[in-house]
Amino acid sequence: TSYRTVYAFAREMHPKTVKHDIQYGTAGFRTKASNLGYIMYRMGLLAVLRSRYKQGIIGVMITASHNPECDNGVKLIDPHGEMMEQSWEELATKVANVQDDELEQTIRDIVQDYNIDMSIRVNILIGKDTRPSSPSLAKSVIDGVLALSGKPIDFGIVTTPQMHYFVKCRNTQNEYGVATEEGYYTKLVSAFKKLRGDKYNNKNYENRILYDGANGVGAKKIKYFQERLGECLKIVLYNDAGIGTGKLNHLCGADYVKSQQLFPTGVPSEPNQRCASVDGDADRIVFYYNDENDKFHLLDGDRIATLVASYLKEIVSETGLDLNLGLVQTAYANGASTDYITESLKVPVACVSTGVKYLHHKALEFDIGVYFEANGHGTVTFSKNAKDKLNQAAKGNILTESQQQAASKLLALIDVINETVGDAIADLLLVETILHAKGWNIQDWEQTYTDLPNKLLKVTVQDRNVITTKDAERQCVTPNGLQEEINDLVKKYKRGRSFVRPSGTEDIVRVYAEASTKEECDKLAAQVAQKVY
Ligand code: 16G
Ligand code: ZN
Repeated sequence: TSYRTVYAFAREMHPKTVKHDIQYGTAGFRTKASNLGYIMYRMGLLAVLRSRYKQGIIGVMITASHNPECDNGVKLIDPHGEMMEQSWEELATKVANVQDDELEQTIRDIVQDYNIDMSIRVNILIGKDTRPSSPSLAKSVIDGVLALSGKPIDFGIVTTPQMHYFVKCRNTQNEYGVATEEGYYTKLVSAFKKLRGDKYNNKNYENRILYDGANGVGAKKIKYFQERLGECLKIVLYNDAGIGTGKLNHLCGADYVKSQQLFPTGVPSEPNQRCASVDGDADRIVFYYNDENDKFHLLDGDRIATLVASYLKEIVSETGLDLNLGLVQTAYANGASTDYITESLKVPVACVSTGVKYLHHKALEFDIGVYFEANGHGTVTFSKNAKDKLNQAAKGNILTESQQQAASKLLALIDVINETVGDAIADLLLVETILHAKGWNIQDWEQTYTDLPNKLLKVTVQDRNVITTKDAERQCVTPNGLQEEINDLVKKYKRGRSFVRPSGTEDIVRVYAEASTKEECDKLAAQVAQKVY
């Protein structure tokens, strides 16, 4: 193979421009777009190695999600459509940071260490969001793929979850779905329509939703759904500014709405009207509305998780099948949601560290694993055992007719879900399906439990890594004594809870607090932040 090309391309077209090291973090590499050319090239190289090593198709997604328009980033997708395995994140960091003249040897070392057969022909799928920097960065990835004689396949502008879907389809000979945009729309929309039937509205549920596309790829792609859904679900699109207008994620989108707890700009405020916002690569979604007094109400990832888990529990019991259902959250989940799930829904809850890969991994331990981060990223996974049992039940005569129908319904529901990763649009269709089935408006959904007031603060410190945690980030291990101080503060507040953790994406420490009133929770957060300085 063409190791020589690796260095030649690097030197001539993609020289390393940044001196300091950059790290493959929770969401891949992410920084100013102008610093990413050589990183993209090198990730093209790495994708080919990974692909030959796994003997499967690898995806490369170019996006910086909810970050400002001038940023960009890249993450690799493994053959099952999941995020690249953690052990290779270190390799990614290494490949990204060596000097140009060390690159060839670094690649050779990986080939040797992992015993990679460099004669295997591999395909690398490449996708990108709407950022103006994305096309040229995609070209750099392609150069990397070509330098090691891989075959790049460019999917153009797509959402992150579409990319995960394509990779999974391609690696499973289209068993999961057809690996094209059309295949993706057809799979989701036909399952959705099947579940909705010809009664578009039901009791308090009305089939109209205002949709904030964050001026990104989520706005572009929702149009394909609007066309196909027609009157069945009326999605009214806002925030669809053109590429390069600088408006991506600006004062709108899921991250803005969730972190600012504010109604986005660009969406009209209609009292009690259900609205949803997606983020810049459409892998996160939150719901919200303004009431008749113009008060803002947010229904975040915890709300979606509880809605989905409660509905799945219902259907599973209707099938009479023995399938274990579990829910996965992080420390950021509102305490009231955790109580509601355990006490009212009686669904077991697991808590894991922040980051989609941890949630996803844990969810796979259940027959049906629901996971959501409070920020709106999440999905549901189904084990092979669950699918086999359901398929049997739906066609066999072992069950009663109603049980059989429930099994068919659950199978259709699986098809509106993107099991590979959180998918804002698939999650939207799932939530709409459940609200429709229950005959609920957004207020009915909100009334299931009351969120505890909560507060998130950022603290800038010299070195965020002096803080280490255990127990899914709920307890500090170092610095010595900090956890005891937090415990002493928390004790003073009714329903108090607080934790601190170093961010995986910014050079800061995050402080989370909740308590029974807003005043108390703000006070607790401020006091804990004081201890961190
Ligand atoms: C990344 C994660 C997200 C997590 C966030 C936390 C993925 C795809 N994304 O964006 O799940 O909530 O990091 O950021 O894993 P933080 O470590 O800065 O709090
Ligand atoms: Zn995102």
